[in-house]
Amino acid sequence: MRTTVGIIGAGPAGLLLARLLHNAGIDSVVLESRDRGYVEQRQRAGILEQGTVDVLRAAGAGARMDREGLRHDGIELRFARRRHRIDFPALTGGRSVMVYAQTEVCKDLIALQLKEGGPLLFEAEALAVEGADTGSPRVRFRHEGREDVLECAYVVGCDGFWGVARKAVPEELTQVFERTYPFGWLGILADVPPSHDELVYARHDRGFALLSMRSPVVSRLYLQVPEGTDAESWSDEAIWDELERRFETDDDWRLARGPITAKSVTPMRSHVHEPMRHGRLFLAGDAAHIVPPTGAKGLNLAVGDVVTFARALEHRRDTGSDALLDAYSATCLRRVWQAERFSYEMTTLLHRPPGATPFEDRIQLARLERLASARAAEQDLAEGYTGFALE
Ligand code: RFL
Ligand code: PHB
Repeated sequence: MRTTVGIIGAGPAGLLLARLLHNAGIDSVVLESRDRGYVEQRQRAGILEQGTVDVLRAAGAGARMDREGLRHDGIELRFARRRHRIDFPALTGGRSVMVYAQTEVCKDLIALQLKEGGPLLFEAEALAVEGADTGSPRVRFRHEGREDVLECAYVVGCDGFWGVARKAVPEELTQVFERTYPFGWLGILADVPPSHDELVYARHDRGFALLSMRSPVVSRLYLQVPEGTDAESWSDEAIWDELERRFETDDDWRLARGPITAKSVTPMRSHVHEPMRHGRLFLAGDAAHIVPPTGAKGLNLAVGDVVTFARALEHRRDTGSDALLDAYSATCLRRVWQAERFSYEMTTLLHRPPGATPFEDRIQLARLERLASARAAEQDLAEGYTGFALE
């Protein structure tokens, strides 16, 4: 098999890249190790930045999102039994975010790709990227029990944190920046209308909690739990009891309970792999960087990377210049590090690390007080949350 752009991975990064290239008249082949059902059901992100929404619309993939997505103009910070709303449009000159699940973004992009785009192979596992630093890189992969080779002009590794593409960058050229956190998130889906019409990020002495949603009738909630916690060790009743405690307020706000339909634990890490390019191999999305989910940035960063790559390749086709492809890694990393900083700050603002001292507790509360009383602090959060501009 031969193609212009070999794409490894059909998560949001790989699927959107295939769509952008198709729209630009550039052919690609997508290899995805899992089956379609798995990719479409994998519960993950829920928040799309304004810029991501604009990109999906411009790519012709925004119709259902515009019908079913929920536009959100703010979030609530909850701490010391108090509530403080951050008003995004007022603080950012009109920007907002969209609640539309990653599962739905993937379903929409898969349907479009299968209908209009180039080959998208499920259960096709990339084994290795070879010849990244030559003019003709290849992906070795296994599909339907057979090994095959995809010959490419470019390879884009969109294969997530556990993928193989990153391994093709020689170690001596690689720098990894990493931080793991001593806690994770226990996430649930529940068949109950969300108890608030916007997301609630709660800081509590017992740990962080988040109220989010998937639709007007499905809630998505998270609890900070110790690293390595087994989701099954939490009964449904214990989860609701703990959520209730961490969301407590002085007013009459109440958390509505309902049947829990999914339960899982996510570890938290920050990770950046530099550079994001080696020869004709480019890394995009979680393959190159991970953020803790507190800032809702992961999917949005993946979108930024593939938009940057697609533009750079179009530029090369239209002008013959490699300048934008050469700048890919540096261009992406500037935005990646702003998102890393934002996600780190949101995480340390709201989580209670094991062994936190009374001094650290007071500093955390003072940071939240500052957000509740100074427009400059609120504005910084609102700008970060609604998203850093693409260059
Ligand atoms: P993905 O989605 O991991 O997709 C990678 C794909 O590559 C496939 N793959 C391979 N295919 C072929 N050959 C191989 N050798 C392969 N190895 C792997 C995998 O099967 C998979 O289909 O990476 P991508 O596309 O870069 O997308 C990144 C996002 O998925 C991720 O950043 C977000 O989900 C992070 N995230 C959030 N991001 C947001 O922007 N907003 C949020 O609100 C948000 N909430 C979250 C999150 C992530 C979470 N978890 C579970 C980590 C909440 C949670 C709980
Ligand atoms: C989600 O709805 O899954 C979600 C929302 C906001 C976050 C993280 C996850 O910061």
